[in-house]
Amino acid sequence: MVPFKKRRIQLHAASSGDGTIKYPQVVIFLLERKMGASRKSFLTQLGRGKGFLVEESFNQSVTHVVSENNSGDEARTWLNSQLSKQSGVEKNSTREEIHVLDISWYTESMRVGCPVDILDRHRLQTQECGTELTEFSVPSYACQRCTPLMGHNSRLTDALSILADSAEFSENEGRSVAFRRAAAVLKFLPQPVTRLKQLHGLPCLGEHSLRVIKEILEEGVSLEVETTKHSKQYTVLKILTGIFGVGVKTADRWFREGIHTLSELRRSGHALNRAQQAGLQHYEDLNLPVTKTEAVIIGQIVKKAVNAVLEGAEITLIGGFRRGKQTGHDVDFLITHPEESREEGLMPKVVSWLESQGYLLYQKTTRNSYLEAKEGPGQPSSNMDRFERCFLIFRLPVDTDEGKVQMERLIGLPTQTENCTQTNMRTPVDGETETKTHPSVDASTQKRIPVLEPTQGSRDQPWRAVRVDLVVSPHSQFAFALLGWTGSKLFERDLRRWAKQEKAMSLSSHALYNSIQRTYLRASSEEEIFAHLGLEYIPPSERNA
Ligand code: 8GT
Ligand code: MN
Repeated sequence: MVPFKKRRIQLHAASSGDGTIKYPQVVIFLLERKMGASRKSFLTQLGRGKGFLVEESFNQSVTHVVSENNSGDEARTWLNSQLSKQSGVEKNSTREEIHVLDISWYTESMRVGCPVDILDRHRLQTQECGTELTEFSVPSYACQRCTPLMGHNSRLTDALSILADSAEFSENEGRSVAFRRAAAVLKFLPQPVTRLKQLHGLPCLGEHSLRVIKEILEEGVSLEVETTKHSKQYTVLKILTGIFGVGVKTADRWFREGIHTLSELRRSGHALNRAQQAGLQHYEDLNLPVTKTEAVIIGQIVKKAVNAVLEGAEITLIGGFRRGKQTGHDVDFLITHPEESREEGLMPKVVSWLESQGYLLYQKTTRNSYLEAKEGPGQPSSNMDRFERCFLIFRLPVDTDEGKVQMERLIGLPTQTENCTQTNMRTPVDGETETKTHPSVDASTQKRIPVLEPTQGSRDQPWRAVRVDLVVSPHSQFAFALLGWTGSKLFERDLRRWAKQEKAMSLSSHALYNSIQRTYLRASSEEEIFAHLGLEYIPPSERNA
């Protein structure tokens, strides 16, 4: 690039009107080819009159080449010929600095009076340009990649997620995982995909996913995705699996029986288990995203409960919030104590404390059944771990006068709420809430709550229901539990797959086992586990595959 000082001089020479250059960093050249001399002259004057720097002839200072009626390849060919004439300019490095743009970028900039942001539609696409992403390598396993919260291809990833959900509703796990893997690869890409060719050679993009992506890139929408999204089965299963305690199997059975709405379910007389009853009763609240603020407040309450029953016990916010999400479908906490075994029996005490303070609408505890010595190699046969774990529906006071009074009375914490929008939420699968129960606590909790009973569908109540998961881990397993419960689900799945396929190891949320040496590998931090696995450390905020 030409030094800034030199460019300003050229700029003044090239400008007209009152000579004020408002945007000296944007040096424009209008390609006369196919535009015509008179239109070029008109557009040049127009631009200069608005304080843009428009060069008469192409030179080294040009940063934006604007073309009309030329294809991307034609404009690039012309540009290359100009660059090759310039002595001392390294072709490739210079080319990256020059934007080759459609006239629409120029006219839009004229309209608003300043250079508008360059969007994909402004760039002239070339065959060559389309291969840029293939030079970019995408590792096959999600646990090898840094995946941020927001990608650049949400239109494509949203579509693939719908197909993944739909495959889940048909209990086709393989197909569902395939769509999720494809979506995760697109989420990792550092820029929006504009042409299918850019995806050539990337991993995890099967024929079906590519077909859908192609359709969206070319037509704007995918017929298959639209049809799926509006199908009766999809919309009904979304509603029914949105009930806490209802998994795909149950939802599909009800669907086949003709139950399509919550009121039809209520009227059907079906016997619902305790989780499903609570899920139906608090449906509206549990399908409202939980905000980070709410998660933090619940964290303070849980901390208070934990400290009240066991001094020195620690809690950590895990799940999506640990990955930096601003909203979630629930709030997940991991509890431990620095002295091994002190955590035993902690869960029922914590739950009892919360219950006695009126914080619980529902709870179900499952017992820890993981014993390394007895069970031998910690084969993670399913992703259900064997920690002491509690599924709660939390009764969180909200920011109404009455809610504040309750909150102050109960623990003296400030309260806040934020506006939320409806999203699709995950609920535990059938049986997840039906595993072994802990006998010491049961929730006939509603009677004990010293304030208002829930008002169905009303936002006037001074509290809201929130799903909370508590997990208790012995300190020796803490790093594994932390890694295993931080997610995302696909990241976890690929960590385990990597361990097994690439390292002959077996990873669970309890331990890492080397199947060849027949030894457990100890770790007191997530970093150590990544190191054992021969992986570069990925921080939680980059595990959003
Ligand atoms: P969200 O709550 O915002 O929807 O997102 P999330 O926090 O990432 O999802 P989640 O459904 O709350 O799950 C939190 C993490 O716990 C995920 O990484 C998931 O893989 C993990 N997880 C379960 N169940 C189990 C389990 O039984 N064992 C282990 N180790 N992890 C589990 O959801
Ligand atoms: Mn969560």
